[in-house]
Amino acid sequence: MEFVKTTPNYQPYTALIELNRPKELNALNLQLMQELKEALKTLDQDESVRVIVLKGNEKAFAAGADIKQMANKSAIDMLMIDQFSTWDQIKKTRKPLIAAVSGFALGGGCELAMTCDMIVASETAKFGQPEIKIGVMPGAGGTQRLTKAIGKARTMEMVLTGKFIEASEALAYGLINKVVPVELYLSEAMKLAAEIAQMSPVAAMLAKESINRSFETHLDEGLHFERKNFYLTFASEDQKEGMQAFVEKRSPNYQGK
Ligand code: DAK
Repeated sequence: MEFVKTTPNYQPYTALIELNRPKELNALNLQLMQELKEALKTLDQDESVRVIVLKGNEKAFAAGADIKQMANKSAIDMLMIDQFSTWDQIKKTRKPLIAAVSGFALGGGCELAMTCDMIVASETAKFGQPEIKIGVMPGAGGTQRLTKAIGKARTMEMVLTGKFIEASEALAYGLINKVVPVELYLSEAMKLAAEIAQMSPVAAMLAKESINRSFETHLDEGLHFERKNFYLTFASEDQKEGMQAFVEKRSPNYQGK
């Protein structure tokens, strides 16, 4: 892989994916997205991995889809090549996915971070949907996920003016989980990953699925879905282990079965 580096066991049960197109601020071209999709699919199926962390570099998580690659495309080119269909795969990742963001997370970069389940950011992180400045609009969740995360008024302002928000604002608005000094953003993301990796991977997967369902459906349907997934956890050995460990006053040892 040229633009995506994968370290399956960066720490126990946790894989790290690094976007690696630094000269272009990790602009998301077709090849990078294809590689990212494949990396996520492989790690999602790897039993030794329970949590995945996705990072860019200090200057940029990702400055958006590759403008140079899109500039001369027609609508029909976009439709027929359907290069953006790879984006649909990202949200199919079933394991918890944490974005570790430093520097620019713009356009598709912001959308990619929002497709992850949680965001840990450095103080230097800047989030924005500046597509309006190049004559287009967000196309991978910027009008949908951002609105759900920070509300209509703030999303309208960001999307219609293209202005960026700082990490501290993103935290105050509820877009991200944590802001830390730049030298700590990866270790903090890894700490969060380690905490989640100690839980039952079966329960984590079902819980993630249920939370995401809340964005797709109305309350009754969501509660029904949640209850079925709750019942399903009782089919796991991890449920027996977790409850037995509680009774025996010891730490559980989950096997993901
Ligand atoms: N695409 C291509 N190249 C980019 C790029 C981008 N998005 N962002 C930066 N680069 C390149 C620059 O062209 C420059 O290359 P050289 O000139 O050195 O060859 C190099 O990275 C360094 O950038 P700068 O020289 O501009 O660095 P500065 O520090 O001065 O400025 C910046 C940093 C991030 C403020 C600036 O580079 C910038 O404004 N970049 C563009 C940000 C942007 O407009 N992003 C949104 C792009 S549109 C969809 C999925 C996704 C999308 C749409 C649909 N579907 C699933 C349907 C997403 C669309 C977008 O993201």
